[in-house]
Amino acid sequence: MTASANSPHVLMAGPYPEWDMVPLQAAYTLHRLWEAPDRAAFIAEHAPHIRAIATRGELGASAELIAALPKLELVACYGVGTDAIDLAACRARGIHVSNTPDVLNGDVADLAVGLTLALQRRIAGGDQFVRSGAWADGAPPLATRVFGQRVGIAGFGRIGGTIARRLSGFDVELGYFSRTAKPDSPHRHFESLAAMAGWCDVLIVILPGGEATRGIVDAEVLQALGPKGWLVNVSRGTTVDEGALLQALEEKRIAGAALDVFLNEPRIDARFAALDNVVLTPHHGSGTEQTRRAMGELVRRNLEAHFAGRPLITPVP
Ligand code: 8YV
Repeated sequence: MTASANSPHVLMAGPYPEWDMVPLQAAYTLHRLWEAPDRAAFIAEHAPHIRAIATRGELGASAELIAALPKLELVACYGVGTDAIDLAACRARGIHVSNTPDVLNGDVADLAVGLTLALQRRIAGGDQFVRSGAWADGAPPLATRVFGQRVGIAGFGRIGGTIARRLSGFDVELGYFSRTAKPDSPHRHFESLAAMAGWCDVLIVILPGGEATRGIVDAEVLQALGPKGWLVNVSRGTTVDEGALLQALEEKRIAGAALDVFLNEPRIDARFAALDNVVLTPHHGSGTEQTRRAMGELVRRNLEAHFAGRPLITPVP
């Protein structure tokens, strides 16, 4: 089914799963930016009609794209992180923004815990050891015990809180870094990320991306984490000074890192693949079918509410 001639025009920055594309196609006149051989010409051609952008967390909507769309009313984001959307440009023109909070908290937290276990218990390395036949020639290297450690969570919003709840079952001591202490949290609060990195064995980063946190995990934080310290990043590649991290990993100045996010995704720095003290996943914190279905549904409900003149379901302030 395709949309009627007077259905609202929506620019899609990248594809969604088929189960979202079908209903979107039925309700809107879609313009698929990723399929356009000449993006600028494509935008110029359709700009007079486009009233909404449907984007994804990592694709966002730049100031340049927003400026090119004079009729834009809404940027609907498939993802909770809006750091790649120029929110100031939206605000200046009264353009609404929606995202998909909460529905992905459990999945991102599960991946953070899974990555911690995979990294310290060498699960990916163990899999490789068995597959390659190396087991027949001797014992695998010993791993690091997970329980009994100190885990510091950088960013203690809804996902950070969920990670803490998950980890409470692992007999670890928990601390967190955030601007303000959470009075209802029993865990130790740190105002300084470097101080928490010096205290913990595992540093899990779930801070929002954007300018305020760019490179916040810097050489000083990595040094404080030290040669027995582990880094897990399920936030944005931008929160880590990647050059400093690669150097620290190559020189074994930290024990290892499990990373779901990078700069320049999906074409990440080739130096990561050469390391034996990392676990790497392809920005998949929310990547379960159940959560992706819930995210798509939320994007569609926001678009529907907007075009029906109702308040957004999950507006970004
Ligand atoms: C998605 C995300 O990977 O929620 C976010 O901020 O980065 C992720 O959930 C992404 O938006 C899917 O394309």
